[in-house]
This record gives sequence, C-alpha cells and structure tokens, in this order.
Amino acid sequence: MAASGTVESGSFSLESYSHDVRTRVDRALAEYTAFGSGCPDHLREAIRYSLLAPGKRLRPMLVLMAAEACRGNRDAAMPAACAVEMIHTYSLIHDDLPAMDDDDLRRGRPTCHKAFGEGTAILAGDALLTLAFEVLARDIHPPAVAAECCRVLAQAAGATELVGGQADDLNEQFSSGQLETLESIHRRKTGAMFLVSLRLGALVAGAGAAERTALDDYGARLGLVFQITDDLLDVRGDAAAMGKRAGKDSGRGKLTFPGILGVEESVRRAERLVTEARAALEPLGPHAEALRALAHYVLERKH
Ligand code: GRG
Repeated sequence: MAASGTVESGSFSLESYSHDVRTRVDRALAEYTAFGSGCPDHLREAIRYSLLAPGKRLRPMLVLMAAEACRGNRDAAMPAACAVEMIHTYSLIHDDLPAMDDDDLRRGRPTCHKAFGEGTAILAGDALLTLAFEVLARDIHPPAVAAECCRVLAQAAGATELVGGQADDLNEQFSSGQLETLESIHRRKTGAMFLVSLRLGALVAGAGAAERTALDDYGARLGLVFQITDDLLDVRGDAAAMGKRAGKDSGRGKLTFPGILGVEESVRRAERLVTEARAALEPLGPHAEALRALAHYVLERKH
C-alpha cells in the first residue's frame, strides 16, 4: 500500500495495509467516543473498553477497501467504517450477555458485563448502536448519500438481518437443523454486516451498478467463509489465540458447519468460496487487490 492510498498489484502487503487502517480507525473511534460531560464516566469507560479493545477491524477494512476498489476516497469513507465497527461491537456486547450467549471472554479480556455489570453493558451497546447513525448522518457527505448509508445500515442491523439472525440462532441453538437453516442464520447474523460494509464503501465512492454487483457477489461468499472458519476455529482453536472461549459452540450442540459437513468438507467448501469470491472481483481490476488479499486472510486466519 503506497502512502498515496493506491494499491500496487504485486507488491501489496495486507499486513502493512491492515496495520495502517487499524491505526486510523482506532484513532477515529477514540475521537468519536470522547463524548461531552453529559455522558456518565462509567458508561463512557464501558463503551471505550469494548470498542477500543483489540478487534480485527475486518468490517471497517471492508468499507475502506470497497471505497478504494470503486476508486473512491478512503478518508471520506472513514465515518462509515467507524459506524459498522460500532454496530458490530454493540452486537458482541449484547451477544455476550447471560441472556444470550453468556460469555466471559471477548477480544482477550473480560466481557463488558463482567467488567462493568449487565445494566451498563446493555446501555453501552445501546449507545454504540445509536452513535453509529449519528456519525453517518453528520459526517458522510453529501446528505443524500448519508441518508442512503443510514437506510442500508439500519436494514442490515435490523429485525430481518442481524437481529433476526440472532433471534433464530437463539431458538435453534439446541436443535439439529439442516445446512440451509445454518446458512440462513449466518447470512443474516454475520454475512449482513460484511455485505453492508462493502455497500457503504461503494455508496461513499459513488460506485456504478457493475461495481456494486461485483462487491455483493464477493461479500456474500466472504461472509460464509468467515463463518465456516469461525466454526473450524471453535473446534480446533485455542482460547488464547482467539481471545474468546474455544469449543463453546460445538460443545453446546449448536449448529456448526463442521458439525453438519465434517471438518474436511467444511475446509473444502471454504476454499471453493474464496476462489469464487476472488473471481467475483474481476470487474474491479487491480484496485480490488486489497479485497482479494483479505479473502485469503479470512480463510487462513488463526483468530
Ligand atoms: C446481539 C443483535 C445481536 C447480534 C449478535 C455478532 C453476533 C450477533 C454474535 C456474535 C457471536 C459470534 C461469535 C458470531 C460469529 C461471527 C462473529 C461475528 C465473530 C466476531 O467477529 P470478529 O471475529 O470479531 O470479526 P473482532 O473482535 O475481531 O471484531
């Protein structure tokens, strides 16, 4: 990644690109959550504890990479990158609560409710969810694009997508459902946030129909690859590397890809999806180099 922000095919390093992006995203997230004196200290601390914890920042990266792939300006897309990370973090905080997945470790540290109490954790999630839309409405330009960003993100985070997928997951967790059920849950619970990240980047960049279709085709596959590798890591990963409890999904009889397909077939399926995802980026040419590299990383990731 050259300093100017242009992707140079052949010499591209995802490691330095992602380090650079993470630094910028973390700085922007810290600024967005400084808050005025109206925000109680305890709440501010809980929000920043979870949001600024060492996450992979995959979704912000997708926003920025999509904007670049559509020849847009990375800085103009930064508020959208922060907004998706806020929604993602809210969903993790709420997912970790005793009434949901009941976890005590996240991003390598005690979960928000363990550190701050359940009430504050719920409110920290609520505050992040609403802050995401404030940031989009105020900092994405022009206003018509900001409004469209709010609409697509609200839809992806709402009752038919993220929240709906989570609701089905809660109900399905002890039954032995089929592959279609599993894919449907993950398309909404995990995939929707991947897809909307790419769509936000495309929107800010003013992408055309062919570029948007290419990103959608890529994103749908990447979301599934991410989930399959998440399930595989759950089966064979170690908690220290992952920063969360390993073996919890398989151990609780939850639907997982290796549980239904077996480990080897899950790996083959993930590899096939990555090949398809990378092929879907063809129309975007060398500007999509970062997205191509990210697909490979998602397949090979260790946490
Ligand atoms: C509570 C509305 C609501 C939704 C929760 C995101 C989610 C839905 C549940 C999280 C449970 C889970 C482990 C899902 C598997 C995929 C996933 C979203 C993993 C966490 O994402 P990473 O690995 O996390 O990108 P980091 O910490 O790196 O950002």
